[in-house]
Amino acid sequence: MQRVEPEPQEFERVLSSMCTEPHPAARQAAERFLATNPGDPTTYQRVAELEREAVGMLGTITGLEDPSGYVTSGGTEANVQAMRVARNRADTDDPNVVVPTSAHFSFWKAAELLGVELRTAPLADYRADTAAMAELVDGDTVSVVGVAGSTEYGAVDPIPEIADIAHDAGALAHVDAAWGGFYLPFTDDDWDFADAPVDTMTIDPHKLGQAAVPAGGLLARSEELLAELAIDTPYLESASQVTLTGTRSGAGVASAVAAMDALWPAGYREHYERAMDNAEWLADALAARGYDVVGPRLPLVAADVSLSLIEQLRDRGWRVATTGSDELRVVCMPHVTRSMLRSFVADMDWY
Ligand code: 0PR
Repeated sequence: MQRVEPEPQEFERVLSSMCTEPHPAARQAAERFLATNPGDPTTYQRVAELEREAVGMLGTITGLEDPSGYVTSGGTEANVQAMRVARNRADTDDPNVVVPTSAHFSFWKAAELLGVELRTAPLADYRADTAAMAELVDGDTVSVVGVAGSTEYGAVDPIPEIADIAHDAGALAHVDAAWGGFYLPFTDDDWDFADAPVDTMTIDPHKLGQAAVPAGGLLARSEELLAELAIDTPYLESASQVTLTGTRSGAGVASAVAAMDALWPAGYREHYERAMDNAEWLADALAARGYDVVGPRLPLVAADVSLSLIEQLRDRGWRVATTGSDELRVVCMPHVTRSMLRSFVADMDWY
């Protein structure tokens, strides 16, 4: 029987995703390196070299001169592994991690997997309330987490204060910049390894970095921190492995390098500026129609559009998601153009 080739969805009505069209060079590199496995770096040496390049470039973007880390399957793996570093190095039988309530749900996965108690601190104006965080920290705290570009609102936590709270308690400071990391270098925010004594960071090339999926990033300030993850690999040429997955696709690694080569820094700056213009345009358009709008801090806009209107927009093909408080949430990824937003707002007006 003749089968019709399946086609992936178009991006032309995708407004709430944190994925985007990969950069053409990233797409090509992903295809070339599909059949390589950086999980076996002595057999697949070229992709292993590329992974070191990827980590070096991520270090440049995040203000870390001699970074350790690897290309993960995504932000979830990077966050889980950062929590594992923190738990493994600590000397406690009852570890806890302090996160703001804005933390991505991957931290709940990490807590369950690692047997770590998750303590959540409230927000003040969409950012972590550091006084509340300091109260939750105790002698069993292994990590204090700040979010640099929150999933729901694009908010950036006070990272230097969070790092101080962590270190005062003898814990590690982790920053989740999975989404925001490729645009924050062009803002005034203090968020990276140069701005604060951050220990580990999540920054994902497969989000705003415009690499192909799967390409997340885990960075650590030192090799010793990463070594907390090492598991012996007796029958491989290499002696140990720090990754969570075993076999993994070289496509993500190669495409991350290709995207960063093509776009850092001028391309990302240009995309950041265009995305912010679009987000501000949308925020103004929604405010002019009487909605309460949050943002944009980074190019992400939330607004109290009714769930019934959101349903109608979905029926017209718009892929839109809501925040935990049921607000409409639009993420101005690189594929989101002004004309897409104009026709989205026109559809809102039609109802
Ligand atoms: N940290 C932050 C701040 C995130 O926003 C996300 C994902 C993660 C960690 C986890 O990253 P991975 O999904 O790569 O493991 N944020 C998006 C979200 O949960 C992920 C997403 C992407 C959702 C594309 C939908 C979509 O179409 O909303």
